[in-house]
Amino acid sequence: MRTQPFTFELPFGGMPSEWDNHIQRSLSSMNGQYYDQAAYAEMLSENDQLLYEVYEVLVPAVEGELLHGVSILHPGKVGSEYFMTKGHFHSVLETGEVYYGMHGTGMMVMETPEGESSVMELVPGRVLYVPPRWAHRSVNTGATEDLITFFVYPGNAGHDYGTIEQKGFRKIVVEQDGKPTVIDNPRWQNTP
Ligand code: S6P
Ligand code: ZN
Repeated sequence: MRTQPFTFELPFGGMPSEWDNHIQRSLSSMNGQYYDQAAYAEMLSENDQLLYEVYEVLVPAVEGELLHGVSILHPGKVGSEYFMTKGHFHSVLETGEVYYGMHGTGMMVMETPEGESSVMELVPGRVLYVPPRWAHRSVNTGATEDLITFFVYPGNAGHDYGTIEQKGFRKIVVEQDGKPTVIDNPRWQNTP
């Protein structure tokens, strides 16, 4: 756990020079999230492939600290839906997050508990602000490149994955006519 000042290098398109925690999420951790369930099942039966990785430096998970790291989302699709992160609300809902696009192209799908929705593009050199209360999921819309982002959020934020696992996001990003397209999620569930 880091409690002293530190630096590390983060080259564009590359790996951080150091990290404390390497999280890897594969297809099996996305059960129920992709709208084309048949395509998901078929893909999973062939290979539980790695979808994304997160490199975190560990600072104390308390108010005042800033957790940060690098997310690397690999390219690909389940049916016509692009590879994406699980997505979450922060457990402390009133905490935001900053993302910085470093490599590749993608989108951030966001929504509030009250039903507001926003989808914004992530490109290298762009900062994207996720305000407090907004659930967020990144989507890699590139054909061959990783989507690499740097993120920073409050140490006490925590993660609520359950709400999205149950309901999904209201919007999803699919390939239509060869282009990334935002559509209503046919599987979105308006459960309380
Ligand atoms: C954490 C922050 C990112 C995500 C990462 C993976 O608050 O938003 O570090 O954890 O992009 O996404 P997920 O939804 O699997 O945590
Ligand atoms: Zn977050």
